[in-house]
Amino acid sequence: LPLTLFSIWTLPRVNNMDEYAAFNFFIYHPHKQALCKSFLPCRFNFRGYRWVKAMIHAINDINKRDDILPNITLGYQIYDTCYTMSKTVENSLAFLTGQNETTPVFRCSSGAPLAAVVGAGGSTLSIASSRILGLYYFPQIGYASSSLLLSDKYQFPTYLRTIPSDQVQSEGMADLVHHFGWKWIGTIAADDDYGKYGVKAFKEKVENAYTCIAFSETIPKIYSRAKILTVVETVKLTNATVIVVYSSDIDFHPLMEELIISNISAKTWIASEAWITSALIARPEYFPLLGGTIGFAIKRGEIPGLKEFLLDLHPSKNPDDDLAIEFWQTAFNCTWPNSNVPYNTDNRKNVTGHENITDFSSDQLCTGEENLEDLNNTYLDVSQLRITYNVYKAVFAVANALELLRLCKESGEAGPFEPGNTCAGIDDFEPWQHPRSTCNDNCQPGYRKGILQGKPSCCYDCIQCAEGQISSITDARECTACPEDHWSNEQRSKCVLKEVEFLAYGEALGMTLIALSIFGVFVVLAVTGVYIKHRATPLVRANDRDLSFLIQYSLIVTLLTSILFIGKPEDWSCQSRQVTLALGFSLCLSCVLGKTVMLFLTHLAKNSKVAEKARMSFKPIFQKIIVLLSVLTEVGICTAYLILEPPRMYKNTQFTTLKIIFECDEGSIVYLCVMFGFDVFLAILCFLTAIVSRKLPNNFNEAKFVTFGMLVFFIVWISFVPAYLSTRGKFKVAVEIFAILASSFGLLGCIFVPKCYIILLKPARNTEEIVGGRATTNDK
Ligand code: TCR
Repeated sequence: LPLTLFSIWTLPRVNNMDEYAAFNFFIYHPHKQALCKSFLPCRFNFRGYRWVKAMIHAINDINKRDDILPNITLGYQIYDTCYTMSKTVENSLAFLTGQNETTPVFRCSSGAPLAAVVGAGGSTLSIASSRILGLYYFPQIGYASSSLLLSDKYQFPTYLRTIPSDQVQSEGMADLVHHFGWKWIGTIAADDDYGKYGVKAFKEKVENAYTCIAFSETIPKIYSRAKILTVVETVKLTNATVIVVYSSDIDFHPLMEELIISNISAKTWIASEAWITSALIARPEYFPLLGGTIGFAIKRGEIPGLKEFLLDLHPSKNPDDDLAIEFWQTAFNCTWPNSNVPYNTDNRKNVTGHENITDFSSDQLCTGEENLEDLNNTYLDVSQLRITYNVYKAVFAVANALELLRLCKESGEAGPFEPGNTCAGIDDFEPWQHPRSTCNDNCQPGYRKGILQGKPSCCYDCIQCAEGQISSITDARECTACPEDHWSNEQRSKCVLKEVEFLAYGEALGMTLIALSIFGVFVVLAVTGVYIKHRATPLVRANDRDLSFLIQYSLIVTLLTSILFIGKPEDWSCQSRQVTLALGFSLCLSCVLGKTVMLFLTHLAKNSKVAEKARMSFKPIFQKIIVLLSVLTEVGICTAYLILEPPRMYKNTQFTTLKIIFECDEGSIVYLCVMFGFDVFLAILCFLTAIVSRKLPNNFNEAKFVTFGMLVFFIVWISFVPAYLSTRGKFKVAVEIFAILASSFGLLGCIFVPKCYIILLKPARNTEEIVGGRATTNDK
């Protein structure tokens, strides 16, 4: 076997655990070959790592030297204790098994699976066993270990108990002391986790401005007369008359003996539950000292059929039952024939040193005829079942847990698990799967594990994934971001397609707008029809019939453009919509301008001969040239816009994370402004030329109506700007369509409706005479 050097470092407890995270170094020397295993620490600790390095360095030095351990190579294994007790124990086991696995055989046993441990008795023992059992989440149910320490689920994750914690008892004792007004109290504690922590809790509760502790003594765990005598001395000398003793009867007994010898009396003892009901202490010879002792006892209970069961005991029933033989030998002071079980010696007497014990074995052989019922000892006393009853309850707790396992239904309607968790089988389960024991609940999908500072990795926080991120498994380490077009669902467990927003053809708003634009087109066509039918009449022929038709045509274009704004935006529709609109308006407005320029010149011609001349030389063809030039200019601007910085379809995810808004990115705002600015420029020219000549009596008030039309146009587009800027998503588009429709209808209504009215309803007014003047008869 290899020589093993084994050292565990313990370090002073300091607040900054980080600084002191300790490593265990296990050093051994398999010949020649050095085996290195390193489990890096939970949080990297540089100082600790330096210590590790120092160890490796020392080992290397030793391996190089010939004067120490020649021909032997030392190796090492490094385990990270994470500064926790559980890791240290686990690592020690791992080291001892020689594997990195520390799985004990209970997992692999082919027989009946181990279910739970009931015990141990005293707190210190339970703590020791629980440190190991807890590593494997093995359930443990204590019936007598009442130390406060065992309530710590972090240190003892699978320890449960049927006895209350001493916290309650210590509080009760303190209340008692306060109740009687005792001010000067002595305490004696057994030197174990029961005594020390019990007294500690008592002191914390009892001490105040009026109540003080006179002395605090401990009873040694391993018998030492000298130490006991110092306690006796303290009790003798103190003027405190009330003394609290937190100890088991077994530990207190030697002190008791010495106190009796010292003849101490006139003290009031406050007993902890472990000795107040003990037959070992409640003996007549102790009454002078202990008479009047007060203590707390736990609830007692009845166990049906226990007495009969206790009586049903005989060593001959099972020759292998060593405990039964030992019981019989001790109870009847005889030696059971043909057995290896030694005669029991009473160590308690031995340790006090008052009885000289050399050999206790009895010469007398047991006959087997001894009668249990004659026995007058605590074994058969079932009148005060307290701790006994706790044992009974502990077993039932395990059985009930197993029963729940048996009844477990996957749906979660029965059994110990949360809905959705799988059930463990009654004959195939992990020990932890039944009283349920994890440091915390698993993180559901939609959550991720979050580190809890200073806690082991089994304990973690569950943090909900951020919006747009998901986790689809339980106990996910991290959340993953959803792809671009996706977003997390409400539970953050799945990525779902984002809702898409645009003004669709199918929806009410879209359909209404389309209906309005088609209606507008029909109205325009009707006007065209009327114009064609009455094309020879003076009114239609006045001020260039072709321009009127062009205006009607351009209005159809602008009305229909609004349909390009509806539906899912694509690159082509984004590019065509603004350009068509701008071109439509430029055609419409330039035609109107062609007309108003003529009216304007006529207006001027009334007052000056020069203007009259200019008016005469302004041929109708010039009107069409104005139109052509304007439209060509607009085409030029549009082409530059489309080539240099055209609008594009754009998925807007910034405005809201839950939706993708499909919209058009207008590309160059400058070009857009220039393009529409040109339209506005034309509109202003129309307006100015029309308003000046609005009083012109002839021409069926054309100038007046154009003025109205332009006013409507301006009002619509001026109010459009703030409305457009303050809306988002599909409503932004709807606002623009409204403006297009309103301005188109405005022009239609102001320019053509009055004329149609005259053509259709007042044909009498549709005469040359009224038209009058050469200015309006340019078609002739
Ligand atoms: N808790 C003690 C042990 C103990 C005990 C007892 C032992 C208690 N009550 C009765 C024997 C008899 C209470 C401990 O160590 O936690």
